[in-house]
Amino acid sequence: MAIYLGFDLGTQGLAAIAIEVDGSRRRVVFERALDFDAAFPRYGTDHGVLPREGPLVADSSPLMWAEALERMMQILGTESGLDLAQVRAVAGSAQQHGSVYLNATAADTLAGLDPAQPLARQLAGVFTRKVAPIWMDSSTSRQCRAITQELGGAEAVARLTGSRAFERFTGPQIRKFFEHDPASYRRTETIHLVSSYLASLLAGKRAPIEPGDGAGMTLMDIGRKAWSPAALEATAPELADRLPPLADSWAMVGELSPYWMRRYGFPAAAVVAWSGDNPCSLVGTGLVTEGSIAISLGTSDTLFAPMAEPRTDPSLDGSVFGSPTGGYMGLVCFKNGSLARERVRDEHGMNWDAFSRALRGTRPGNRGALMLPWFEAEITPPVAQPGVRRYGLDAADGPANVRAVVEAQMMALANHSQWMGVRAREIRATGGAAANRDILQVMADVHGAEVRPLEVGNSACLGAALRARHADEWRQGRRLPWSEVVAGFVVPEEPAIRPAPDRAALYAEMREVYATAEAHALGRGPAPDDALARFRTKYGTGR
Ligand code: XUL
Repeated sequence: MAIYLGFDLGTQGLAAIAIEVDGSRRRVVFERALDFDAAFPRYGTDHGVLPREGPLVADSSPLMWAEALERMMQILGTESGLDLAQVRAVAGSAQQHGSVYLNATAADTLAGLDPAQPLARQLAGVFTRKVAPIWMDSSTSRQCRAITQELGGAEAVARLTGSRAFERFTGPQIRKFFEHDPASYRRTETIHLVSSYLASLLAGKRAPIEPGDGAGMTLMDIGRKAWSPAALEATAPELADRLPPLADSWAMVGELSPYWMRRYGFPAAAVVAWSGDNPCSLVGTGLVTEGSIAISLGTSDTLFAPMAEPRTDPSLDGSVFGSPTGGYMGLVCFKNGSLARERVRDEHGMNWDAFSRALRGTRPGNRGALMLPWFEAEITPPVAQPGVRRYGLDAADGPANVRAVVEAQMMALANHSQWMGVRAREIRATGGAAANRDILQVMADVHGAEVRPLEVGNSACLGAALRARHADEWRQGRRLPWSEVVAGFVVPEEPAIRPAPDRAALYAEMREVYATAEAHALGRGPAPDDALARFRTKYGTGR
């Protein structure tokens, strides 16, 4: 019997899953989640984000993440009831794009952690920047423009790196740090992604960056999965010296450092390179061959699909990342995910049950009432100034706003993923809101596809544990097919949520109206009034 651990450090908390594999017997033997705001109040985070310096700025605390990692290791070591001696390998998933800046003392500190002291206390002196900018930050438009210009335009950047330069991507964030605080940049020895930072804490040494997550930096040549000298040059001076190397997704970083063994009784289990939450989710939703898609409804809403070759989005709204299975994945990301749903819920004094009742009690198509749900600056499509737009929608009508936000999110997911060219008959649904079958019904209807939530809801965390197993087999010379790795763990819930056939035509038309409204709001097209009027004439009355 072997145990594999997977961690997932998300925007709002840290989760861990342990899986047990014994021949054909496979099961999840431990699952736990810690919420940053509730568990670590002294950092003063709100949904995992430090008090914001402006509407476009979003930072978190790398020290808080270390504290959370230690708390989870303590739970695993002292409360989980797991036979730790069986733990063979550990891997992780982390929110993408965020960066952590370490000084020259970090290497010695990590290598010599004192098992008698808490981790965070020992790390206090290793940062050149106390905060880590995270994926919700959109304050780097200027840096994106500069990098894009130096690399020969947005298409050229997308061809080279898999995506245009996005504000949240690490390269523009590094450039901003260098511009604002060159002295601290110069004192920075290593710039980690959240994923490689946490792997380093476990292994007690500098961990490599994995190409799935490395693709979200505007620094990696996507075709070669190697740092692009041109992109590094366009970002900040002597950046190559400050980045960890790139390594295969199944690379071993090392073993759990003596700190974890002595302090909590872990064995010398292998530490596998950590990846991003979306790449890990690709594994945890079982998307190991082309032609299938998953939608994750979390702090961000994302839609992703495996790809054999990197095909970039002609509209440049989507991204191509590496897949931890070795190929590539297409992704579209929306910032107005769960926090937008929560805003609508809270504005109308509802709980999630009432939110669900509102969905059940309103008509598909919302009688032609529409919302552009840009509570926050949006990534897809790029919206720099936050602002919700309502068309024929009374802001005081709770149920109609609930339907409007969910329909808008589902239509945006469907419309902006067309470039991937996948006509999936089935969508795997994951993330917190995938537990809500009323939301998933709207997903099924808008996409015209069956939707299957999975038994293990945190697919990023499960994906990390499965990656730990895959890498452990790999290092022993066994090349397990990914279909075999995920078998028995990625189990779709029954019954599937089926699209109602009579809603297909309605949503096909409504998606066009939505696209018209979106284009108009972005200053790219005519007002949607005529399109909305036609839609309402057809679908706006009756029950
Ligand atoms: C993906 C992205 C988000 C974060 C959130 O590009 O920005 O999905 O990974 O965890």
